[in-house]
Amino acid sequence: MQWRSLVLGLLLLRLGLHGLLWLVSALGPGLGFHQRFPFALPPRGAPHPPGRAAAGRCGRAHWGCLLRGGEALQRLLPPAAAGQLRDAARGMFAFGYDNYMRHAFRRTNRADPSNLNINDVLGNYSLTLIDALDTLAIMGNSSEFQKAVKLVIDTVSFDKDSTVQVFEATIRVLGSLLSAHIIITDTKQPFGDMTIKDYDDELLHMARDLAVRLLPAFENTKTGIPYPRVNLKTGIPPDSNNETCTAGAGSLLVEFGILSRLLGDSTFEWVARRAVKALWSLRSNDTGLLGNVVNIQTGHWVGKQSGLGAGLDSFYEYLLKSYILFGKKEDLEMFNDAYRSIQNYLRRGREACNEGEGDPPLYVNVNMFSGQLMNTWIDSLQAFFPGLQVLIGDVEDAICLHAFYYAIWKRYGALPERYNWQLQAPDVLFYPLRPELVESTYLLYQATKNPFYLHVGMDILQSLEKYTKVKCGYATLHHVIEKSKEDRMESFFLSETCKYLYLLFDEENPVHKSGNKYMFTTEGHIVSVDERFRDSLWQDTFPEEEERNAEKLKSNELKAMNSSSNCNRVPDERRYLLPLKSIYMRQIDQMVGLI
Ligand code: DMJ
Repeated sequence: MQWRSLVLGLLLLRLGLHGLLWLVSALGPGLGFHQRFPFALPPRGAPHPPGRAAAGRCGRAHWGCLLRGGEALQRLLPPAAAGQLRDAARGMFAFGYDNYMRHAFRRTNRADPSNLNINDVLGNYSLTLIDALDTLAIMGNSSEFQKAVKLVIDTVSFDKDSTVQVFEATIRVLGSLLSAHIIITDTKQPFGDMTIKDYDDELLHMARDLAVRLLPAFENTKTGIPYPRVNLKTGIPPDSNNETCTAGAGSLLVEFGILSRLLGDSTFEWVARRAVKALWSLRSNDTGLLGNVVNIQTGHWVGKQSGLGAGLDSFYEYLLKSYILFGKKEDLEMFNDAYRSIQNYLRRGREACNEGEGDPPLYVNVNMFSGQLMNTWIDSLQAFFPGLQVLIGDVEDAICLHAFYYAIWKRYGALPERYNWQLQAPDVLFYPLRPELVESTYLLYQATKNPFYLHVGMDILQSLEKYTKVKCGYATLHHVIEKSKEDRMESFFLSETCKYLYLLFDEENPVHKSGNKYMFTTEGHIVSVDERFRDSLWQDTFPEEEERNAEKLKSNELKAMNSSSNCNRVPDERRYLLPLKSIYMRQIDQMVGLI
């Protein structure tokens, strides 16, 4: 790849867009920006119905109006530039992956105890190699995919005296094994030839072996909510913690459900679904909200904070994604109820993203029982939420929240783990190469096809190259202001960050040509949304529910829930305009201390 010509191209694009931004701000005077971010508004009374229509209007200050139909913006991003950006994302993945294989594979999978930020996710089972499998396929690299799959089959064993987090092992390892298995056995082979000679479902068997080793987490728990950790050889450690976060315990259903359906063995789905239902039954009667940490024996909430970030994020995500995949109406009902409570108690700011007065919409952390504000920070994990909103068609609201996180990114060239919106400063300073903002950027681009999101992706890609690239891969930023680094490249950098960046710039990717055949797990692994995951192979799982499942939506109705099918919710005339009026863009920039 011609790196120098890419840099030149990006520079020209950037100059062009910045000139445009200058023009817009010069033409949009007297807009009365807010000085601070007080969140004076009470929670909104009326919930947003999921899937509400977009409320776009072309007012005087709207950037798109100034651009006369947005043609100028389109010209700023010629297809060749997207191709160069796609190649740069591919190069980023290749550099990270090759260096992992050269320096870390089968060597450094044990956590460095001196590194305080590292968690016990690694498992000593070649986590990064496994997590990267389907990214290789999505990038069409069949030779490396085949090589990597064989390496996994030949070298990885879960028969290890290793204590792992059930959640992390599920989303990173189990999910990736299942995704790769689905890709290998796909009769259509859309990504090129990803078949493996003499493949005998080895990855599926490995997935089963791992899941069986995780099952002790679901035993001897009075609530059905699983223990957070298991030892892969010996089960629950004697000193085990009885407390778990909601996301960790309640976001296992997609992977466990797929496994059950591929094997025709209901056990895995049953335990995962029981955990979701147990957590759901513990929500507050008043607010409908859940807390972030619960005791698995007593069912008491240890952490009463309710928010969209750490501890709860993927719980919401998997209610919707389980529905998309398995078509059980109860999952959608739970999701809709949760979404309503989120809108009622977590969302602050003005009613509509692109209209009206007041602070921009933001989702805060509140007490699950009272709905009272608990702190004034938001975390970087919450940046996934606009992507989830895209899936349900709430694209307008997604645009605003995404814009807020993008402003934070612009200020630091990364997302601090926690950002204090009142102090306009980070509370927790590290950035471990997380994917959430790229993920939302990608999904918003799919929904709107607005080149603005290509620009955001370009910005993110450039910051990653500038601040996190090191001799042997990409490094966690220890301090987003000083840009000091840690010796740590999380596996989700390859499985999610690079993948979403690549897909953002790769219009022609088979994922986009499939008519919403694919869904991404919370770790960014693609799984096919297909009939074989919708048919229940058993009738006695939760008998009372089977009746309601008769009401399951048909697969083509489900398609409307997934991904880019919602793009027509943003009116045509706004597809190529900037997604947020300049007054609101600048308001956010000012609140984040950018201007
Ligand atoms: C990923 O492992 C998953 O997306 C998870 O749900 C939470 N976030 C991390 C990456 O930030």
